[in-house]
Amino acid sequence: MTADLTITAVHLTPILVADPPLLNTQGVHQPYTPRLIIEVETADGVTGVGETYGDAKYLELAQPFAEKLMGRQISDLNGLFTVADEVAVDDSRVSGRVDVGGLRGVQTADKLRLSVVSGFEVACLDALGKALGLPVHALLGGKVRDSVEYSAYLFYKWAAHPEGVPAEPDDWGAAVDPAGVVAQARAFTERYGFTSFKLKGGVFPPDEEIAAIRALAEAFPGHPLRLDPNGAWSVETSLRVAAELGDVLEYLEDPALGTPAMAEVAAKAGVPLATNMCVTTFGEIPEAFAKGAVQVVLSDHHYWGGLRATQQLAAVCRTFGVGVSMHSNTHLGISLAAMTHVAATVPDLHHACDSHYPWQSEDVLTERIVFEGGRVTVSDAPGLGVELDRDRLAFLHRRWLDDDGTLRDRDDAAAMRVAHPDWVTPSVPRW
Ligand code: GKR
Ligand code: MG
Repeated sequence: MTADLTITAVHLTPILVADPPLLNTQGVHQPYTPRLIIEVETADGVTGVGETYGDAKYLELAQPFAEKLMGRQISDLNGLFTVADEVAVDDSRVSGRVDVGGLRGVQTADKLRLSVVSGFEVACLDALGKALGLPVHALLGGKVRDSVEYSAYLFYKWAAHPEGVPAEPDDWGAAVDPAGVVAQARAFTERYGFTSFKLKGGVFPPDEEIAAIRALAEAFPGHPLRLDPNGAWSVETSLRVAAELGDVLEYLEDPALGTPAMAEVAAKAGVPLATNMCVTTFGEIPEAFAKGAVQVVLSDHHYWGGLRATQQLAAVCRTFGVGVSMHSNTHLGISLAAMTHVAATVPDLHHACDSHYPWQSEDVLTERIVFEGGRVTVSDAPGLGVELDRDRLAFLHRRWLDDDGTLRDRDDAAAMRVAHPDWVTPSVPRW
């Protein structure tokens, strides 16, 4: 009997998940961060899950999107983009603004729409895979590797969220100097076996971050190291950091903001530049590649428009001799599974992917995804190969319902103001 792939139900569940006090150039992570869990159900009762950003502006778009999916086929992945075009979004809410907390470059209504599409695309692929008895990687053309390598994503971090703020405790300790960063890296290798390290920078003056990378190079000789200040530096500072760390960096990630500045740095740095801020849409590729502004593009299926768009991006990068790897924002296991499936299908993946997953003590899956030797095994089970834990989902949704609205939109600057009331988002370049 042929499977009936008609979508008969769509469930959207916004949740708040615990997040440690990780520092970035804009502020600090909130104690709880919003995510949206998407479920699609077919006439045969097959369900698929997806995950994307959960801030109000995404939810507002996901609601009408979900309604328009009813009666469509889960296999109609191209149709998701048609639906996205039909769903209105108030451009003035997003256009031209740098996405606060997301640090994903300038946000546009299009990017917002693509982030919503990505969650539905993953849910449809999961359901389709289950209906056909095929893993998602097979639907994407088949895996070219059996496991995907991830990097340890190191953050400057407080030991705890400010006193009096409701939060979940974590056992990572503080990391506010080179010794703390090295200790954190050791914990990452002990717990997950990572061998490649990325430090989120732009938090302390550049000399302190240079010292942290030097300390990592000494503690882990020969291991790939990256530093990402999220565009916080001037061209001059970027070049100084590149000169001082050139011998130990695998790449420097978004040292400066914008294609012209990145191109100026790239021309003289002698170190490859990677980005998840300068090139974040297909439209930004021609100028950036023509100017040689970036040597590695960090894809992110959440804002490039899904897993198939990620493959398209990889093909464009390959054509122009630009490397590709993967960016990550705070995410749960559904997204890690999706990242792993698509990464498994990209032929020239020469850098370990980023993932925030080790920082998330909570998940909505019955079983957490495991890193072994810094790698995630590519699942061959039908769909994504994950199962939703309905009790956990309900618990995390309850937290979202109980929130008075302050945490439902990620705002790292506001979270920083709890500890430092005078804090304002630093203007760029900060140093
Ligand atoms: O979680 O603080 C953070 C990161 O800074 C994140 O928001 C960025 O999007 O990790 C990201 C990056 O590589 O720029
Ligand atoms: Mg980055």
